[in-house]
Amino acid sequence: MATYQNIFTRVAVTGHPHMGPDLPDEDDARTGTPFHSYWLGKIGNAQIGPIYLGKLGFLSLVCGLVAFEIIGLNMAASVNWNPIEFLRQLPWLALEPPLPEHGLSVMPPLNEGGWWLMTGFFLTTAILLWWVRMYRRAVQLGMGTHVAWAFAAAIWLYLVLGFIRPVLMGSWSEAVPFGIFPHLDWTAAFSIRYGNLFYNPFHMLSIVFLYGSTLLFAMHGATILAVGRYGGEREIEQIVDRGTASERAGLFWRWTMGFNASMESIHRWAWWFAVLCPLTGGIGILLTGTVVDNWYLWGQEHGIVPSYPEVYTPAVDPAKGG
Ligand code: 07D
Ligand code: 07D
Repeated sequence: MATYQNIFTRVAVTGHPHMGPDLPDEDDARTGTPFHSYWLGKIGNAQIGPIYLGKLGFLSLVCGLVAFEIIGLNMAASVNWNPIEFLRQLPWLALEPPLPEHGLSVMPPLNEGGWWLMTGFFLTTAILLWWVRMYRRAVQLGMGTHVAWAFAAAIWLYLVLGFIRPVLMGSWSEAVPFGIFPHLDWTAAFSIRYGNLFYNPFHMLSIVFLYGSTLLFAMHGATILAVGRYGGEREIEQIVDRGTASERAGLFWRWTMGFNASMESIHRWAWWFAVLCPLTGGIGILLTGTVVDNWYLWGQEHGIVPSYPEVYTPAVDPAKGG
């Protein structure tokens, strides 16, 4: 059966690699010889490369590598350079931020947070350079810069956690350690220290957008796959026509819930939900310890903590004893 196919469908097109549009010589940093991969063609485009590396991309990778190396070497040192122990304990190893007594010092002793600070500098530089690279690639392709701004929202949360809030609190020791489980321990300890993050309304909002993003993603992905038999994923000439994949997709939601997003607006919904997750989250973290010291007590004052009947004799806080 003859079916309509284009290069974006799951049919892998083989032939001469497509290099993309011509670029001025001085601004063409495409590197690598492109090739085709049958298996990657199953989940995406079969053509791999060329990649646009450029100065920013290269510098970003170098800085990222330096950060990665400092973390790895510190972790290796913490198990006496034993490779077996390094692998065995990897998920628990950490590079911790400076000790509290060093405040915001820019040169704490290396083993008391100096390495952490250096890593933070290189990692942040790598992330920011990657952001600029993303922005510039989008502009050069004549696209909007939506992807870069979405990434900026994640960078906002990252900067609040590791830079802005510690600076406001006057100590690098407030920041997150590098390490797989250690950063989870930090997250749990942070919540307890500030009286249960569940009562932070911005944590609530962040969760709304986190869960909302997965729901929207599932709805949109499922809808487009469901109209794939009418060419729904091709998004060509079908936006306004009757009887097309698009109209069926819209009607499905209108009939099941009375309202349907448009082909354009569904992507705005997705973008905003995703972006608002770290954006609201970052506000919540920024307020913690700076404006609000205990979210549970804050919740009591603002009527969001439920009142439980007193069943047992109240426990006396041992810290209140003489
Ligand atoms: C799937 C895209 C690919 C990205 C991946 C992550 C690294 C870290 C470095 C060992 C969805 C690559 C991992 C580069 C290696 C070292 C030093 C994105 C996808 C596969 N976390 N977190 C993880 C980071 C914070 C929390 C996993 C980074 C906050 C909880 C991974 C940051 C808080 C849980 C990871 C960061 C927090 C995790 C999987 C930065 C509050 C988990 C991430 C830079 C927001 C989960 C063992 C993933 C887990 C997990 C990376 C920040 C909480 C190691 C890079 C401080 C509760 N986090 N995280 O798939 O399994 O993301 O942990 O801010 O349960 Mg985290
Ligand atoms: C981390 C943005 C930075 C990442 C960047 C990427 C690299 C390279 C490499 C690809 C994720 C850097 C990339 C370095 C990658 C390769 C190879 C985004 C990041 C720039 N919470 N909680 C959230 C829930 C509890 C706590 C957000 C749920 C407890 C703290 C989210 C629950 C306690 C913080 C969320 C729950 C607690 C959060 C994160 C349930 C622990 C935060 C959103 C069901 C006991 C963070 C306001 C996000 C935040 C955060 C969900 C419970 C602590 C919505 C569902 C009560 C300290 N929590 N949480 O986008 O913003 O992260 O809070 O119990 O800091 Mg929480």
